[in-house]
Amino acid sequence: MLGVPFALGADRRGVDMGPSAIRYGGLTAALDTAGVDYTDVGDLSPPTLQSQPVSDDDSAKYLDAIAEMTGTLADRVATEIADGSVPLVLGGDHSIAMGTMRGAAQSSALGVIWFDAHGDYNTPTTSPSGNVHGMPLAAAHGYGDFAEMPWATAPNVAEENTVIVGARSLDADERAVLRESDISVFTMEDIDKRGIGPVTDEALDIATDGVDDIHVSLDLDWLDPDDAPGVGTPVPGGVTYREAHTAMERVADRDAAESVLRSLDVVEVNPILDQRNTTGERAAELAASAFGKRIL
Ligand code: 4U7
Ligand code: MN
Ligand code: MN
Ligand code: MN
Repeated sequence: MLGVPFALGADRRGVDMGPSAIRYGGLTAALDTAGVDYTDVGDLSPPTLQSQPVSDDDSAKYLDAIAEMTGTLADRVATEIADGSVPLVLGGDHSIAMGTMRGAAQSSALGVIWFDAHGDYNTPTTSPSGNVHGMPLAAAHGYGDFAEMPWATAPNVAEENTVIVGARSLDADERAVLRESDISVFTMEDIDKRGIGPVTDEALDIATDGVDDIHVSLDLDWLDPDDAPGVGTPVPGGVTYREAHTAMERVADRDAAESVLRSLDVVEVNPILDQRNTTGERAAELAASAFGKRIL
């Protein structure tokens, strides 16, 4: 367990308190119940909004600081994996996944499952906001501008093994790129039609096809804002807390059978926007479910 109290990718205060909120939400107790052998190695100390001049790059804000964070996190994640651990990385905004994926993909090919309301497939050229937390999946693949930014990429992550689950807010350029790519996208419509269990199982099939392991990225805005209000970019019409549990349980089931989980990040919890840490508590429970927590 490693916290990354980072907000520069969202350009909004509060999400840097996510690691505290998720821990306070009962993460260690939930992992104890799951019977997980874990160590909390504390938080990284990445650059903060208050330590930075306001970014003058409107197309990709705070990119230098994000590069610094990504490098530090990638090295740490790679080291922990080499030592036999499965890093559980607590965000922080979703730009931290650039570091987690880069580190996790260092040893060998990696699949990715991205549970998110958004595609996070913008680039500095296409982004409507300039916020880098809307770009990490494009960065990992070295897509567009990111082809010139090797520090941002996760070599060994193929489009064919990348799956987005639960998308319901894609920007026009993102949508066009994803339609042309070999990335699999399951929208909320797919979940409504087929159910979250079968969709997650197929996502696991695709992500693990021909590779050893996967990275799972859980953006709390994947959940409906009624269930997870403490996020910076809420989108109505998301999965319920219960559906999110099912998905994490399927991940744990597959991992129990085939040892596929190389790393997990849980991101975008913003306690300033939350209702009495509901979202922090949801995040803690969902992380424990991914690591095998069961009721009986
Ligand atoms: B998150 C957005 F325009 N697409 O790029 C953008 F809608 O990590 C939102 O999924 C990105 O929370 C959301 O700014 C990033 C916007
Ligand atoms: Mn996201
Ligand atoms: Mn999102
Ligand atoms: Mn394995």
